[in-house]
Amino acid sequence: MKHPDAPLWPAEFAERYRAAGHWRGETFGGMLAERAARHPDRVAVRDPARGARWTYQELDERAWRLAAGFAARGIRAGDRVVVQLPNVAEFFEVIFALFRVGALPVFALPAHREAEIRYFCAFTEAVAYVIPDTDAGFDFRALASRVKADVPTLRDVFVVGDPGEHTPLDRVPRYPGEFDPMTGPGPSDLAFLQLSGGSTGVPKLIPRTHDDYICSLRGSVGPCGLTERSVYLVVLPAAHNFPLSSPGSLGTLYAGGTVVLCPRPDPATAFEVIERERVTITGLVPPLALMWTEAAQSTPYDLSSLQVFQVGGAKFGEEAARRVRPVFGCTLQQVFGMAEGLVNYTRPQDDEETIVTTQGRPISPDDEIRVVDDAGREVPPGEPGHLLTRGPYTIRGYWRAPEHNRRSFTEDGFYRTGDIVRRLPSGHLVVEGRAKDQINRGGEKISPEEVENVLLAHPSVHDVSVVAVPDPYLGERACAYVVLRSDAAPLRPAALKKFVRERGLAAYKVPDRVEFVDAFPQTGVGKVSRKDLRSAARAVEASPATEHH
Ligand code: OOB
Repeated sequence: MKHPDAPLWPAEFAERYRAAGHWRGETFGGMLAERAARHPDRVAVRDPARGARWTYQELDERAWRLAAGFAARGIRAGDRVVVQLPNVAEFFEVIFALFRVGALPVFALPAHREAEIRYFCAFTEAVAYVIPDTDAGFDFRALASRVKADVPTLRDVFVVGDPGEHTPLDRVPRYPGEFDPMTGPGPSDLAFLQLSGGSTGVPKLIPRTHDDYICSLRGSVGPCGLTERSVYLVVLPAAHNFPLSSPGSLGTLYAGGTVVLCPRPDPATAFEVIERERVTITGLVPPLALMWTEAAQSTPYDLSSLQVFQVGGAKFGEEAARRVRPVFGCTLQQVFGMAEGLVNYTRPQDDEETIVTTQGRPISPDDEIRVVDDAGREVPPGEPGHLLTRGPYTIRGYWRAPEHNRRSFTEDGFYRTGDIVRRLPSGHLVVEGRAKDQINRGGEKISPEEVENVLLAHPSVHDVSVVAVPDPYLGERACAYVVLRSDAAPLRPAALKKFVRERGLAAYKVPDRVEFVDAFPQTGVGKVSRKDLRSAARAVEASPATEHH
């Protein structure tokens, strides 16, 4: 398939995926309409913090009406709309309305700040930006005003809550009569742009189609044990690929279940919601899973409704994994996925050893897995190697990034995940490490280069290298090694951290530690040796005399 902005699947693959029933010609708009017709009165979305309880029929109607409103505001098929909402019911109204128009949501996270938002809006030439008024003490309206002043394509800012100088979402006129549902997108059209964690400069945009994403939802139903009675709690930010689709909110709606939104991920907040809403399944990153496991041992709340406790986004330690079943009385499900596509699940039927020691196996029989050495040759079974993958819901290229695509995909269309894995005879994968220059801070991905570029803009900084250091709680944290200019006055680490924040980068990208050095260790060819820096960072970490800032 040809698309001007992104390489999609070659025709012979598209035909194969259709023939095999992976792609069934569904769209998100059609899926919601079908479910609403089948079970109008069942609860689709529940937002207890804000008192919303929408049935399938209500969500469907809201999405139709808002689609008409967006269309009346001039939003057209193919237009990009940056959506940055926390876990609120309106998230679903907005994205299904955009799906119906055929406009592409660009899924920003609530943690993103001006640097990221400015980039998303400018790079995608977004026509609109959807925000909350405030979230976790941050006012998004002022940020939106500044970005709107600088990005000429950005015509509209829609606000959930008090709009300030912008347009309140609930005042977008709804003219159902003016919207022709027949003009909606087709199943092989792009549905949205998801974000990559990135290991180079700026986050890459991941183009997903209706057909391919719905394939991943359908494939999640079985492994996650979803039925119409499932109640999925969205704890992680709703727009992230894990809580969106593995099975996440969209997989739950696909199965006809109920999506419950958790406003904050702390155990006290979440446990109360689990008890009250009889939550059956939720997905967490490892640091949260550790925190919940601690808290669950002395909680007054009844968590017995939980059937599947998912952990993914970063490696979940085996010892922690072993505690899940005894503490929560339900199965752990390890989830090893990526916004680019491939998702692996342990299955509830797997034996406990497999569940606690592997990161699962792929969803689809047509997920092709190759584990190769540095030269691209397959390694013997069970040996670690680079994971390459291709399949019915794994992208063939990033959006408007031809250069990058040549590096990230093989000539025959396999995505180079950057992960080092072992494949067991059962097909289960064990994640052993990572070859990409990315920091996985408790599931939040940081591109060292993006942070380095910001630090290099500081007038006292001569050179900088950001590397991962191990952390017992987060798995990894970021440490910035900095060489100051010879004429620069001494700097405090805190000053550099503040500099990164003030440049408008998301807080999770601010280096946890800053170390000043005279020079970087080098590799044989004179490149900065990140490997040597990482071991230096480990040594510093281990020595009790070091002062951390
Ligand atoms: C999920 O998606 P992304 O796009 O934020 O990050 C993908 C990367 C993977 O390439 C891998 O490096 C790491 O995150 N990762 C894991 C993991 N799950 C993800 N590493 C070790 N063990 C795991 N269980 O993180 C994501 C998307 C959909 C479902 C689940 C996670």
